Amino acid sequence: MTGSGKGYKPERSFAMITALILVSLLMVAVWEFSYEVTQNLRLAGNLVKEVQALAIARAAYRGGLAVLKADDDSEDGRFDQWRAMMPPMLPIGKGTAELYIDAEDGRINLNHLVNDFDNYESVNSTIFSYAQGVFELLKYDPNIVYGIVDFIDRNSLASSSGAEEGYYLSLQPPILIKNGPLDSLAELLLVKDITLEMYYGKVLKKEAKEKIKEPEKKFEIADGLVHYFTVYGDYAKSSTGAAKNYGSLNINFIPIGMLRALADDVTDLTLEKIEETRAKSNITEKEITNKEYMMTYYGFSSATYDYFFPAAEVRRLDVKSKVFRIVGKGVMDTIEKKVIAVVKRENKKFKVLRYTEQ
Ligand SMILES: [Ca+2]
Ligand SMILES: [Ca+2]
Repeated sequence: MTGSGKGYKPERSFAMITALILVSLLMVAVWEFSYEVTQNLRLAGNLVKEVQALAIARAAYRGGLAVLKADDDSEDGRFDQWRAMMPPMLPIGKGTAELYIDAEDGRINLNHLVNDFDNYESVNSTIFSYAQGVFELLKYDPNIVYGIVDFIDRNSLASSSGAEEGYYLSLQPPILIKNGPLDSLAELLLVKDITLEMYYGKVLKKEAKEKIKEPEKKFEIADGLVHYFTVYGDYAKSSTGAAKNYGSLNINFIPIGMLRALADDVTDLTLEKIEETRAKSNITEKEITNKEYMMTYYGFSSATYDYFFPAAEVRRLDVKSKVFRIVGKGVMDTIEKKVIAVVKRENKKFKVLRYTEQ
């Protein structure tokens, strides 16, 4: 307790302590690796620096895992320590470590367009309508989503707007159709009718940019599929198979305009309120489980609330994240090495979904 009491915020000092713990965790991890490298290697010139930069990058990645492990996994948002303190940069000897962590489940997992790849394949209607909603939002032809389904489903039956092996083999040069889950989102660039412009959105012409502004112009919509989709992410958890038809997205991380692509009657008020809240705090479990509050404060209609939160254990929107992208960077002079990993966190344990060093 402080004498005056004024300005004393327990949650603030708690946050500072957490930050200190996390930075220490990262430093220990980095030191471990730096020590290992200097002990085990006697190499010359840039090779030493490359090895050291990579060791620092790996250590930063391990530090990232430690940061996520220390995090309260019952709720995740922009004000979590792993996110709010990004990117911490630490000088390590003559080098620098950097760490970035992002939640992957603010985006729609396109691999969930198809249920049960290896048994009875069916199209996931929720994810299909989300994907079409995003294409419509960006003023792209929503029928292209049929092409994505054909590209990833294992069968060779082309849907009306899609295409299968024959089409891809007839291209110059021919493309080998995936007929399976995407390993990288960039594989979308191989799908029929998807262009670089649609994917990255950066090089759109001015008139096209004008088109994709909302009529009210209140909510800027980032162009480019890359901002809305991922190939990682989880289904909503449930003991029933039906849960597979619900994609689970973290409301604290979804691009705000995308909410309108997920359901029909999401109003401006809802988007405004969510944006306003997310600018100053995380949206909490307590909030999303209170239907009355979600309706009066965030302006959800009863039907829309029920759509997004159909049952306690099956949710289309959630305040938890399970899948994270960790980028650990090590810099030694002019040499830079990166570890890029996507991990799934469950019960404080991690499953590595993708790991690359570059
Ligand atoms: Ca958290
Ligand atoms: Ca196919």
